[in-house]
This record gives sequence, structure tokens and C-alpha cells, in this order.
Amino acid sequence: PGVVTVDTKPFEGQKPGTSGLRKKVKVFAQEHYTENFIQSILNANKDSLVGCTLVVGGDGRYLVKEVVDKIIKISAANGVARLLVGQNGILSTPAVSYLIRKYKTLGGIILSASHNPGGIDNDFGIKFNCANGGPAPDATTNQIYDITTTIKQYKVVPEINCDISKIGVSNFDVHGSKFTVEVIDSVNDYVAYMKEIFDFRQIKALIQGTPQRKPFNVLIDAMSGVTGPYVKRIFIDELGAKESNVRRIVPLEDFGGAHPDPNLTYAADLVNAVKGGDYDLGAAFDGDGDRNMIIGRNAFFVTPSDSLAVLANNLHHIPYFQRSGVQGYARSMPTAAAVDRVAAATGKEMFEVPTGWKYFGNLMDAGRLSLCGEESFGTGSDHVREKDGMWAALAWLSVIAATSQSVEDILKSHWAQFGRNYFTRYDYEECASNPCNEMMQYLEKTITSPGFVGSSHSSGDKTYVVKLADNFSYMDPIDQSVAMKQGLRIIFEDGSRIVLRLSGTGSSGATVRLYIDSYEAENVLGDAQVMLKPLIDVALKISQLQKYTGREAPTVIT
Ligand code: VG1
Ligand code: CO
Repeated sequence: PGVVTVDTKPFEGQKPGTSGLRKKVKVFAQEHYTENFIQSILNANKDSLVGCTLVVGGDGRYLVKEVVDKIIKISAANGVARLLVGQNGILSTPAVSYLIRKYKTLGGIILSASHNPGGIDNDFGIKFNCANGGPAPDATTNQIYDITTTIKQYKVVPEINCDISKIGVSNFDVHGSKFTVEVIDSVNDYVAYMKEIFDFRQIKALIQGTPQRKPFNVLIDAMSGVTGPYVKRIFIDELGAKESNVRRIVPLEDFGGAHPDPNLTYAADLVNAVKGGDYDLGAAFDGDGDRNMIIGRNAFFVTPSDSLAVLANNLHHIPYFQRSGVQGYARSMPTAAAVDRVAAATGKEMFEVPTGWKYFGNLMDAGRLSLCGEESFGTGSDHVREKDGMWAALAWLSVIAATSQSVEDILKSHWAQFGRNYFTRYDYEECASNPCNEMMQYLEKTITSPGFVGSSHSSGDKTYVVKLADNFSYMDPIDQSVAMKQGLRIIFEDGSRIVLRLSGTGSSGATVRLYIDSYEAENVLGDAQVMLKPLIDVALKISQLQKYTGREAPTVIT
């Protein structure tokens, strides 16, 4: 087969956001649009491209298979030697990260819009991960974007047709060079790795029960996303759970019409099932398998910020950390600071990075970070370079098996020991872009004006005095790269925080995220919405959010 060069023109707006390029399917379906972006990814790697191996897979949403086919044809034409492709294009995001590391490939291309809805009228996405298995850093995504603005041609080998529904190796001759497509089982390598990290015998005994202990009844919801086959293999085949312990484990191109985001709003089905049923733990994962939600008996909700802190305090129960030890911890800036208290108590390094998993990678590569998380239902460790929903569920089950405590008791004893960071996030999804940008400008100006630091803000019987206010910026301690304008934050004298930022993962309009974090040493059993009401009022007042967005209430409350 021969290489064909196709003339093309740049498309506007191919700038990767928090986690890759995400647009409506209709945008990706335009002639040359997807090809341009793939060619730009390859061009950004041009120095190491010839002879390299790449991993390719996605979350099973609409368009994944077609785009895998395009990647095969374009890679062949650009001198890539070998592709490792998940069967039917299926690979979870953490699995791609692992495969890149295990097979020491140049990187990987992930086809997913994560928690965004799928199907012909919804979202698609493409993300490039580097040789460490992590999302490409800003320098690389900026380079990819620059290339998209000047691209004139892309190359393809149109005659290469490869059946990705069958596991096996296909070799092609491209102008005398060998090009190989290896279709691999989507779950094998990843499952083997989880069995190294965790004690599956112990978790199995928990789930199946022993003569002394009744079975620990889980309900695991794959939300019709990519984790279905992983859930089936791990929970049913390996850990002996029953069919009734899992739900929505067949990946669907449109996620069954649902929004595959594991939170209290979009995973309400799971919450209700756990509330009404005889379950000890519920877990849900997002479309591409990197997010997790954990709830206990009667749907006792674990905020991701608390989940991170609890795991930090219990890593010694997990064989992987018994072997490798625990280095530092990290969280994204808007994430509540619960884990900071565990770090302080255990004498570990603690890092605060901007939103997005790409900011954790350097710290992990440098051996300074073992466990990190985000308030957006992301938890993970240095076992890969992505957040990992399945890993988080297995980590929780390990802690439960080792401590014989319920989810709720684990949280309550954690709060008794460390105090509690009450946290909530309000999302105002798909607002008009211009007024949201104006709001952010207005707010930045307000909070950076002289006199704002030191000013008092009251609601009810609470008064907060501003200690610090800025637009968060971060310098990576390893490579000294700087990320600016990562979110407006107001920090008060008592340590309470208000954070506002615009989402970088949406495909249309603007989504405003308002984060509230407030610490209580003693009063730890309150209702978060009640406890945080005064701070929320202050935040709405200072930002004039309701005026700018025209929204009385958020779309999602976490
Ligand atoms: C959101 C979350 C962020 C997460 C990102 C990717 O970004 O807030 O914490 O890393 O999604 O997660 P944003 O810019 O919309 O706030 V995933 O599961 O979509 O790859
Ligand atoms: Co995701």
C-alpha cells in the first residue's frame, strides 16, 4: 500500500482543554477535521515518530471505531512502526496509561470525552498521552495547537484496512517498511496489574463472605461506559461477586442516553438503589473509567476530597505501597484540604497543583508523589499517570477489608482524628460564554483591588475576613514550568476558601464551577449544605454570579 498526501486547511479552535480536544461529534465529523488533529499530534512528536509504537483506544462512544481506523491509516503513512489497539477500540483511560508504561511506547491516543454524554448529537474527544503514560503537558498541547493553526497537508495509507474486532497481529508493507497493528485484549494487562497492586484474596473474602463474616454487598455501576468489561472481569470473574452486584456493564455508544458522570445527580440511579437496597458500598465510574464515586450503606456519600484523605491515611493496607513506600501527596487547588492534614500528621510532602491530571505527572516521575486526587471524583496513585476509578474502588475495598469498618465509620473516625473539611461544588453548566467571561474579569478585578485583602464579608451570624485573594498560578517544582490563571481564589483568615473557575472540558457554552471549602475541628457531623450556606452566600454576593449567569440555582451540586 502507498502513502497519499491530502491537502487540507486549518480549522479554528483545535485547542486542547483541561483534558484533550472535546467537541460535538458533528464537529469531529467534518471532512479533514479529525485527520488534521491526528496529524498535528504526530507532527508534534516528529523527532521520535519514525519506528515508534503508540497505544490507541477509547471509551466506546460513538465515533471511536471510525477514528481508530483514521489513526491506523495516518500512523502508517507517517512512519509509526506499530500500534497497540484495544479490541473494538475499547481501552479505559487508566488502562492506556498503564499500557504505555508497560510496553514503553512513545505515547498513546485516547478517544474519549470522559464524563460528557455520547452519541451522534453529543461529544467526542481526542487526547494525547506521553511516554510516562500521563496526559501531555501544556507545552506539548500548545505545540499541537500551533500546528493545527498552520496545517496544510496530512498523510494517509487508504488501503490499510484492519479488523479491530479480532485480537491478533496484522502486518502491512508501507513502501518497504513494516507497519504492525496489534489488536489486544482490552482488559488483560490491566487486570494482571491490579492483581499485583492489591490483595485479591483478601478482597474476595470480603465480597464473598467467610464463615465468620457475611458477604460485603457491593453495587458497582459502570454507567454503560468503558469500565463494563473491567468490572465484569475483576468483580465477577476474579472477586466472585454476583451479577446482582454490578450494573450497566455493557459499553454503549451513547451510554444509554445517560450522562456518564459519577456524581449525586447523574448517578442518582445508583444512589437510589443503594439507599433502598441491602448494600454496603456503591461505586460508579465515568465514561472513560478514570473517575469514581464511592457511597456507603444507605448511600452515605464520600466527597472525593475526603476519599483522598482517607486513602492517604490507609495506604499501608495496600500491598503496592507496602513494597514501594509512600512518598508525598497532592491535590488540585479547588480540592478541599483534608489530605493536607494527613500529610502534616504523617510528615509527608504535600503539593497543590492546578486542575487537571497532567500537573501530577512530573512529581510522580520524580518520586515525590504517591497519591493524589481532585474534587471532581478523581483519585489515583503513581501506579499509572492517570486517575483511576477501578483502582480507587479496589483501594476502598482493601481498606474496608483490613479495618473491618463500614464506609461511614471509616469517615467518622477520620473526622474525629483530623477534623473535617466541609466541601461543596456548584456547577452552572452550559451558560452563555460572554457573560461568564465578564463575570470572571469583574471578580478578578474586585478581589485583586487594594483593600480587598482584609475586608470582612458577613452572612447570617458568620463573618469572614479575607486573608489572600488571587488568580492561582503554579510553578512546577520539577521543570519550573508555570501555569497562570488557574482559578480565582479567596482565602479567609480561618482557612475557609471560595474558588471560582470556568470549566475546560465542555464542548459548548461555559460551565462555571464554584468550590467552597471550610474546616471544622470539632463540629464534624453536620450537613455540608447547611454548614457552608453562609460561605456560599458570600461567594454569590461577591461574584454576582446569579446576575451574570442568569441562573438562580446550579445544575449540579456535589
Ligand atoms: C474537569 C474537572 C477536572 C478533571 C477534568 C478531566 O475539568 O474539574 O478536575 O481533571 O475534568 O477529567 P474542568 O476543566 O471541566 O473543570 V475527565 O474524567 O473529564 O478526563
Ligand atoms: Co474521565
